[in-house]
Parts: sequence; structure tokens; C-alpha cells
Amino acid sequence: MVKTHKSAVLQFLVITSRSSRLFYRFQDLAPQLVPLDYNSNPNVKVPYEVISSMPELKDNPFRERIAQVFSHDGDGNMTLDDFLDMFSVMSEMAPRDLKAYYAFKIYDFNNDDYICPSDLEKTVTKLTRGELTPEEVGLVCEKVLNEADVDNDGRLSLDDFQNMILHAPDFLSTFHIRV
Ligand SMILES: *[C@@H]1O[C@H](CO)[C@@H](O)[C@H](O)[C@H]1NC(C)=O
Ligand SMILES: [Ca+2]
Ligand SMILES: [Ca+2]
Repeated sequence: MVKTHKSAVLQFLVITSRSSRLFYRFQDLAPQLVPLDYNSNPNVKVPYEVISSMPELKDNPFRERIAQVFSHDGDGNMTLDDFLDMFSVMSEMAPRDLKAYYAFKIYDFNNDDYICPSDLEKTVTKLTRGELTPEEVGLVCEKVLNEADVDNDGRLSLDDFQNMILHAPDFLSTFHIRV
């Protein structure tokens, strides 16, 4: 019992100190926009251009989608809450299911709750960083759909997707950020 309690407290402290570190990080991205007394303007947003040039994101081929998915405005401009959510999901400590859920959203480029063939094509192109020819990308997509589209409707639902990545343990590594 005592042990559980202690570890909950410890966890709280870790989270709190990480959040305050991330706040200063957020503030530092746009010191002219974000007041140090954050409570005086909690809805202030850091523009997408600034978010996407952070070292953690700038080389990630999915940076634009990541920022869109985690921003409430859908354009990639981020409030502090958006920013904290993004870091907590992308952290290496985030539960796998949570990461999978967000990976699915990130790959669902047209936001219709399915990864359809055109989403999949964009995803494979980005995952392979443009090293495959369009024909090769087409073949990979076909193979993925053949194997993962369990209900045969020509697209991947969240269920299809979660099943698929159970068999591909490294798949989510694109979505790790060191916090
Ligand atoms: C996001 O920020 C850009 C400028 O950085 C602005 O043009 C755009 O309208 C903003 N989007 C939203 C939805 O607020
Ligand atoms: Ca879609
Ligand atoms: Ca399906």
C-alpha cells in the first residue's frame, strides 16, 4: 500500500516537473508571444511554423500531420495544452494503445476515421522517406491492405490498424520524442 502511494506521488512529481520544463520550452519557442505569466493569456498559440521547426519535429516526415492532429485549431498552431498533449503521447513512456490511436489519426490525412488507399499511399511514401518509386509504394499499399483489411471494405478501420501493428513492434517508433 505504502509503496503504491509513494510511486503515485513520485509519478505526480515527475509529471509536474516535466510539465513545467515543457512550459519553459513552449515559452522559449515564442517569447514575444507567450507571457511568462502564462495564466494571463492561457489561449495564446505558438504558430505552426515555429512548432514544426523544433529539433524534435523538424526531420519527422509527419510533422505537419502531428501538429494538425494535436492542435485544437486543426492548423497546427498550438496552445500550451496542445503542446503538452503532443509531448505526452509522443513520449517513449506513453502506452502503446494511445500511441496507436494517435498514429491512426495522423495517417488518416482526410480525417474520415479510415485509412483509405490514398491515405495509405501518403503514409508509406512518408515512412519510406521518398525512397520508393510510385510503383513500389503501390505494391506495399496493396500488400498492407491484403493483410490488414480484415473486413474487406478496402480501407483500414482503427480495429484493422491496431491488429496490424500488433504484428509490427517497431512500427510506432516514428512517434517517439524524447521528453
Ligand atoms: C494559424 O496561424 C497562422 C499564422 O501563423 C494563421 O494564418 C492561421 O489563420 C492560424 N489558423 C487558425 C485556425 O487559427
Ligand atoms: Ca481517411
Ligand atoms: Ca477494413
